[in-house]
This record gives sequence, structure tokens and C-alpha cells, in this order.
Amino acid sequence: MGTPLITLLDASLLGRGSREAFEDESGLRLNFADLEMRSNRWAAWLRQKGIQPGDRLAFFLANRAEVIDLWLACVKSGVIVVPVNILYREREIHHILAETRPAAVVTAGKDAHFFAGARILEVEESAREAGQIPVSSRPPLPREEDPVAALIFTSGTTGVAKGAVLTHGNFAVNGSSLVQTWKFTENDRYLAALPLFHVHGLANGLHCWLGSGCHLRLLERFQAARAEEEFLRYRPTVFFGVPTMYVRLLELPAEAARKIGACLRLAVSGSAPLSPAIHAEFRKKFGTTLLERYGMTETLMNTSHPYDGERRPGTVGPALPHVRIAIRDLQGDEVRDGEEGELYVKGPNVCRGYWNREDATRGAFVDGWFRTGDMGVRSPDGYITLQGRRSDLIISGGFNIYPREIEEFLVTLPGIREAAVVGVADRVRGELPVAYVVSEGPLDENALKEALGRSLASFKCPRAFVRVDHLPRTALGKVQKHLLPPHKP
Ligand code: MLC
Ligand code: AMP
Repeated sequence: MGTPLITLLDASLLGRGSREAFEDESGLRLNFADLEMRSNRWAAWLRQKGIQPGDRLAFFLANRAEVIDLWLACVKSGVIVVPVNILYREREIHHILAETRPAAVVTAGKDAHFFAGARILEVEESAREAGQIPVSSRPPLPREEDPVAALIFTSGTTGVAKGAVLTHGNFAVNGSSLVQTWKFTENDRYLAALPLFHVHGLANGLHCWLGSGCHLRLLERFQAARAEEEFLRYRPTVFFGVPTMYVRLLELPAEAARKIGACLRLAVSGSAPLSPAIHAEFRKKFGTTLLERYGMTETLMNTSHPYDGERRPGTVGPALPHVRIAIRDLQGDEVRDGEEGELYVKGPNVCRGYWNREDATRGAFVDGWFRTGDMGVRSPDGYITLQGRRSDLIISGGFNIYPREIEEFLVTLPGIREAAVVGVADRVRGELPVAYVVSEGPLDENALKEALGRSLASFKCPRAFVRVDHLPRTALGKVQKHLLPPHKP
């Protein structure tokens, strides 16, 4: 049974009504009572549009106040949110629409063309409509015990994007656990720069804020060139980021870094590996120690460095209090401390499975334990070190890239016979994708990039294309990526 998510949020929405809650880059300022009222109006607007509990509502929006309004309205009404990464393009978007069949998509007018065939609710117009609805009361609570709150797309270990079915209970337990573990109080100031279409920004960011009643400043996106000004003016006590953001912050002048670090009690890093070198440089320059945590779309957060204890670089800390982690060998037997294996996770944080994909769901769980695909080792004092993945997932700037998706697309282009995509190390983004291709004639890189850019998110576009005569394969035909010639930029 799950805790109702709204209970966690009500401590602020109802309990701290007059307290300042929110600001954004346009100068909009809201208190918690405003957020309560706005989301009630949006919930009434959803009903006016005929969107019922259990229906899916997709949004394709850069960070803005309406994303929060919509999230809260859907949580209150039992409508299932499908957040779509705004960097996605036709191919990825069509797949998500086909899988979830949303009742409508909320998006900006300029992006409506990506959603041909779907019912589009333009965001500005929708906000005007919702703002005029004279209601102040909430919709009736969803009747289900633990309703589905969101379907968030991720490729799991297989490469085909699937919607992780996350319930109100999953979000509630994750949010309340992080508020406690990270010692959030209503006096915190959280600078929110992560996109709200992924769980790092949505499940952790919004729920730590509303679960604690602190203040949030929402940025449309993280921009390194504006970071100094943003941090110095807002003086956040809390920041959540992917390692790329911390690498960018290291470019700030020493004096600014010292001032920022003096306010920042909690700087959380996650979604991709953080090197011990960056951990050390950040500490030296900002005077604050990064706290690393490990999570997944399907499980929300699994581990975290302790707030008061040792934030051991290179590790992701021990399991969070509500999470059980087992490390198992290929036979499924638990390994001893110090031995490598695959991480399996169990707990009220774990999603129900994948939307309409029973086979994939069955494949992802073993006796109720979720297979993460992440390899790791646990020290005798419980700290977990991640050591890579079972699959060849590439993580670039905190966004996931599945080589197979790009390889399958590349071979549909004229003249390309075979393709293999690998990640190469990059100081700023962690990894960058590079494509090795067997082609019939010379490669036209510009034409390839244009074709990729039309169909796939920009971060998936290979930074280089290397022409090879053939791909190294095993006797069974599997590509041996480790035998590809090294890429020299
Ligand atoms: C990145 N880009 C964006 C964007 N973020 N465009 C619009 N809106 C955004 N929010 C595009 C840029 O246009 C550019 O494309 C490229 O990405 C890199 O942008 P940049 O300006 O050069 O920024 P950079 O300094 O490299 O930083 C990128 C970044 C971004 C860190 C801001 O990668 C980012 O927001 N990452 C967060 C990913 C995230 O939230 N992951 C959580 C997943 S949940 P071009 O075409 O010029 O290259 C998960 C579970 C868990 O994994 O554990 O949390
Ligand atoms: P996603 O599918 O976007 O939810 O990405 C989840 C994956 O990101 C995990 O399975 C890990 O491989 C990776 N990840 C998340 N947090 C960390 C971290 N702190 N260090 C290394 N990898 C991480």
C-alpha cells in the first residue's frame, strides 16, 4: 500500500499557505496557497476538457510554472502524467504517443508540429483558460488505493523506450525519505535547474521542495554562462545537478565559488558517474562537499551518501532507509561484500513495471526484486561503488543514450550498411557518442547529422562518424565494440 502523495505535499500546500514558495525567471512569485489555488483551477480545467482519472496527459514543456501546476492538478485528480523530454524529436515522440495514447498533449505552439494526430492543448492558451475558472476547491481524491501518477520513459536494460509505471506511493516514499535524509527545512532555498521531465528534477526536486515547504527558484534550464549571476543573486542553500553541471561550475572564478559555497549546505550530484577528481576539485574550490546519490527512473532513489557522515568520493553511499539492495552474481546468488555483481532493488520506491509491456516487466523482476542492470560492489560498511552497466548504455550530460536505437536508425539511411555506436570519455559531458559505420561510399557527415537531428534528440547525435571496412564480430555475429579502433578526435 502506498502513502498518498498529496499528504506529503499538503504540509505545504495547505499547512504553509501564506509562506513564499516560488519564483521564476519571469518575475512570477507565488506562495503555497497560490499553488494550491492554481492547481485546483488546472484540475477543473482538466475536467472541462473531458480528461478523466486514469487518462494519460502528456506534456512537452521546458521548465515553467505551468509544469508544476499541471503536475499538482494531475496528482489531485488521478490523471496520469507522461512527461516528454523536450529534446526528443519525431521518432522518439511518436513512440511515446503510440505506447501511451494520451488524451491530450500540453505543449508550446511552436512545438505542436511534433505531435501531428494528437489532441494538442497549447500551454499559453490553456493557462489563460485555467486562470479564468472560478473554483477554489479540490477535485475528489482518486478512488484507487495507490493510483498511477506518471509514466516516465526510459530504456531500461534493453534499448526500447518503455514507460515506467510510477505510483503516488512511489513518489511519496521517495520524497519523504529524501526530505529527512537530506535534512530539508522550510528555511532552505532550492535553485531548480534540472529539467522537470525526468525524475531527478521532478521526483526529487519538486517533492523535496513541497515536502519541506522551502523556497524554490525555477530556471528554464541550466546555463553555464548565467550560473554565477544566478547563484550569487538567489544564494541557494540547496542545488541538485548532474555531474556536467558541477564540471561547468568549476569554471567560475575562485571568489564567486567561495561565496556560493558559503551558502550552499547541500549540493547533490547524480544521474551519471561523478569522478573523485571532480568531487575533490569542487570541495577545494567551493568549500562544500558534493553529496552523491544513485537512482533510476524505475526505482527513484536507491542510495545516498549520508548527510552528516562520510561523503566518500567514487561511491554512491549506502541504501536509503526504505530501500533494500542485493548484489548478485550471474547465477542470481548474493555475492559477499567486496565482490562485484548486479544490483537488485526492492522497496516501496520501485515502479510497478512497464506500461503495457508484460514481457519486459516480467524480465525486469526476479522474485519481486528489480534488476537494475547496474554492476557494483558493497564495502563492509555498506557503501556501494558502481562499476558500470550490464548493457552498453551511454550517459551524456545526465541524459541516457542507447546505442542500439541510434544504430538501428543509422542503417535506415541511404548508403549505410552497418553501424556501431560507442561512448567516448568526455570531461564535461561524461561520455559522448561516436558512430562507426560501414558505408557504400564516402560519408556525408552533414547529411547524416541533419537526418539524425530531425528524428532524434540532439544529445544522441554522434559527435564523430568513423568509416570502417567491417565491424569486428564474434562467431555468432555479435559486434565486439571493444575491438573497434580507438577514436582520435
Ligand atoms: C540541454 N540542452 C537543452 C537542455 N539541456 N536544450 C534545451 N533545454 C534544456 N533543458 C541541449 C543544448 O541545446 C545543447 O544541444 C546540449 O543539450 C548541451 O547543452 P549546453 O548548453 O552545451 O549545456 P552543457 O553545459 O553541456 O550542459 C548540459 C546540461 C544538460 C547538463 C544542462 O545535459 C542537462 O540538463 N542534463 C540533465 C539531464 C537530467 O535531468 N538527467 C536526469 C535523468 S533521471 P546541442 O545540439 O548544442 O548539443 C535519472 C535517474 C537519476 O537519470 O538517477 O536521477
Ligand atoms: P535513467 O534510466 O535515466 O533513470 O538512468 C538511470 C541510470 O543512471 C542508472 O541505472 C545508473 O546507471 C545511472 N546513474 C544514476 N545515478 C548515478 C550515479 N550517482 N553514478 C553513476 N551512475 C548513476
